[in-house]
Amino acid sequence: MLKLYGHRFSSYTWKALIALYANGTAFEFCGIGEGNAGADAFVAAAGPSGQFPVLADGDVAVFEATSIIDYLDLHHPGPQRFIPVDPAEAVMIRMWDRVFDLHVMNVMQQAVAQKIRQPESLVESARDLVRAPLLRSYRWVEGWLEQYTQRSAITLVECAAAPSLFYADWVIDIPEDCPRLKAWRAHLLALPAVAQCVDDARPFRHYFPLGAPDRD
Ligand SMILES: N[C@@H](CCC(=O)N[C@@H](CS)C(=O)NCC(=O)O)C(=O)O
Repeated sequence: MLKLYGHRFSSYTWKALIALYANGTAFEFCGIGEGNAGADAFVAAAGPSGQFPVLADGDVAVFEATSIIDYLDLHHPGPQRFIPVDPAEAVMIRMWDRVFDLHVMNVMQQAVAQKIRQPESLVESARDLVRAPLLRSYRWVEGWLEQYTQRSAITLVECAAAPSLFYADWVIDIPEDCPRLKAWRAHLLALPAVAQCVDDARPFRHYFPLGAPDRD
């Protein structure tokens, strides 16, 4: 049985969970930071950052959410193919996955990290730190969505985009001049695999250092 180590509120854990849920892949969820010292130690030792998620398949430990999805596509395939077979298409899907990790998710996480580092600081100053780069990313994605046509499927891109846009919009609202992006975020959150992540994370919303808005 596959095991996924992570946390229900963690954006990168969602990324891997969405792929597992989308294909109905059987797995056991092992929560981190919930008093399971074995799980915490396993994650701490699995990769150089000690971060989660980590997928365990027998003796094989796979870290980095993108690599987990790559691994699932290869070793535990299901009806949804996350990375296209066509190598040229696969290059583009992997590039867009990088956009959501590096230019949305990780930027959003800088605001969260700032508030954790300095709990006394104003939420607004954490937002100020990431406002310009997030708005720049939003506007790029808004233009890209005009030509992105995979919308009925769940690929690596949807797995990356759903959690990153979910949380980024909590930090800096997607502006009115990005209507396609607003609609795509709503579409992603309505996908059953994503909706399950959103619902499973509800009990942990009070963890969000900038304060979770009363929506979604
Ligand atoms: N590049 C990693 C990032 C993973 C990551 O940032 N995980 C966060 C949770 S969303 C984490 O482990 N935070 C705890 C820590 O950094 O100790 C991936 O794609 O899996």
